[in-house]
Amino acid sequence: MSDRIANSALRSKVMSAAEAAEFIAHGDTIGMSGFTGAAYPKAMPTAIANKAKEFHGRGDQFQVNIMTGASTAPDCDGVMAEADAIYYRMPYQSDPTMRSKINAAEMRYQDIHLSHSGLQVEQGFFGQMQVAIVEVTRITKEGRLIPSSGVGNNVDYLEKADKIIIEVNAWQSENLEGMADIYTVPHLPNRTPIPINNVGDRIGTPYIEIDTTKVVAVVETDAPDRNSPFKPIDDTSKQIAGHFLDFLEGEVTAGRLKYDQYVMQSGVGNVPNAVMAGLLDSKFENIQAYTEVVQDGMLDLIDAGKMTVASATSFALSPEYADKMNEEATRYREHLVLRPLQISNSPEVIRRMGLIASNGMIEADIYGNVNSTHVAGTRMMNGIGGSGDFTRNAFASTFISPSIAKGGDISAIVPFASHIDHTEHDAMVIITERGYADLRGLAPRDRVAKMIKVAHPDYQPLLEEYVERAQKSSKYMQTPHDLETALSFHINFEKTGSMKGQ
Ligand code: 0RQ
Repeated sequence: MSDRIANSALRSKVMSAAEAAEFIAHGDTIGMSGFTGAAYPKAMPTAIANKAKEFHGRGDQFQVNIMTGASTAPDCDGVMAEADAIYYRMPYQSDPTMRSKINAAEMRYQDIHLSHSGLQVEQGFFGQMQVAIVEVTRITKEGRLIPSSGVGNNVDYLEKADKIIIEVNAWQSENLEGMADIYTVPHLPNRTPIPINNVGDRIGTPYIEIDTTKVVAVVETDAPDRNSPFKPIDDTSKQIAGHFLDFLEGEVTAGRLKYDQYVMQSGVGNVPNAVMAGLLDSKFENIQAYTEVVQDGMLDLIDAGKMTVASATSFALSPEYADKMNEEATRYREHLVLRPLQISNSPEVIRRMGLIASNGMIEADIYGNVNSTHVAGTRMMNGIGGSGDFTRNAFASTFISPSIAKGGDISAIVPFASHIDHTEHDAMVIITERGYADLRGLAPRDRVAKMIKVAHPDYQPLLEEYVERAQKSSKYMQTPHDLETALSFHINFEKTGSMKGQ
């Protein structure tokens, strides 16, 4: 292991996680590595949780503010939330324990666009950052950090924090070295264009340069990234994926896309994996991804020679594919670039790439407003993640979802979205297992029939009734609503357990 810490000054800082936790005080703001279950610190979160429990046990206060790249894992967000160690958290999370604490007002959560998160820390919106805790695969002789399976906001946090704690994880392949491309956007007012013209362009260094005098501790670990297997691809996901591929074919027919020009952005989950499985047998070649995370399906596309290059900020791989990556990182790094979040999610570069965005949703309304984050307008699910960064700036923005949830008690197509993350101005195509609603070029009233077509048949009559009522009761016809019953589906669900109201 000591081979992985080639800098002698930093080697002298090796200690246990419990010892390193002594550098963390109540009220500290901590910037942590970690993105969709990859590259999060494996030992320090438990040490922080233990410290919190010890303090709480003797009646003392101990809570910290935690900022990451995105979601982490039960042994990071989970343990700290369970120990009530967190006062405030941003930007994206998906841990069940943390979600319960957020919804019970037992911690504060701010759901920020990922492209804004590091930027706002850099610009001082959150005050000083006391500690950065970052996992790496190796420290070079010069004290430079070689990122592990993700970059996220690490560069911003390492620069901003007063103290740095580094975790060196021997589980991560040393052959990841060369995959990261670290480039820092100049601070305002000296912004210059980010010089990425092609998905795979490398514009920075494969390491993160830090002020080594800020390092107070180095902790050695040997633990895997989040170890949760993916759900198998089900029939509904296959149908949605089929409609997404039909949409792509339609773009080719319309002359807006060529078979060798598809640049994808893809959220994580069952449907995106089904889409990628479908692409394996499609006419699309030279597929590229300018996206946030590298997923199993992308490795399959690379192996099949269908995908040439993917740019992301981290991995989001199943345990099986994470092992495959560790064994074959040398081969994969020819096709993968891991960038800081401010670059992977940069609106400027996304717009330049002309990519097609595809993200999950909780619900969409009859005019095309999309809710990605709040069940029934109030219960926080995960957060907006990078979906806003990509949706607003893509060439075409799609949302994918089964038309119903919870055995049919919930419709994903509703009269009025109970919370709006992506407005009708941004969302362009809504896809369910029933088909796709292409809303481009249509006034709001003309979108309604397309949206009802992709709703589940059980809900189509209820939606039609609502539209009739809205058109009768509304004084203004650009976006007619009957305000008294606009949220009737959600109210029905609250009262009866089904949006159908029986
Ligand atoms: O619940 O887990 O209890 O079964 O939500 O739903 O259908 O499996 O879909 O995993 O793609 O999640 C919006 C949450 C969808 C996700 C969301 C319930 C459903 C199920 C999961 P169970 P599915 P997904 C940028 C992309 C925001 C961030 C983003 C998300 C669970 O896609 O977090 O886009 N998006 N990032 O039953 C109540 C509804 C529901 C509902 C679904 N209307 N009401 N529950 N569910 N619809 C790139 C990256 O960040 C990587």
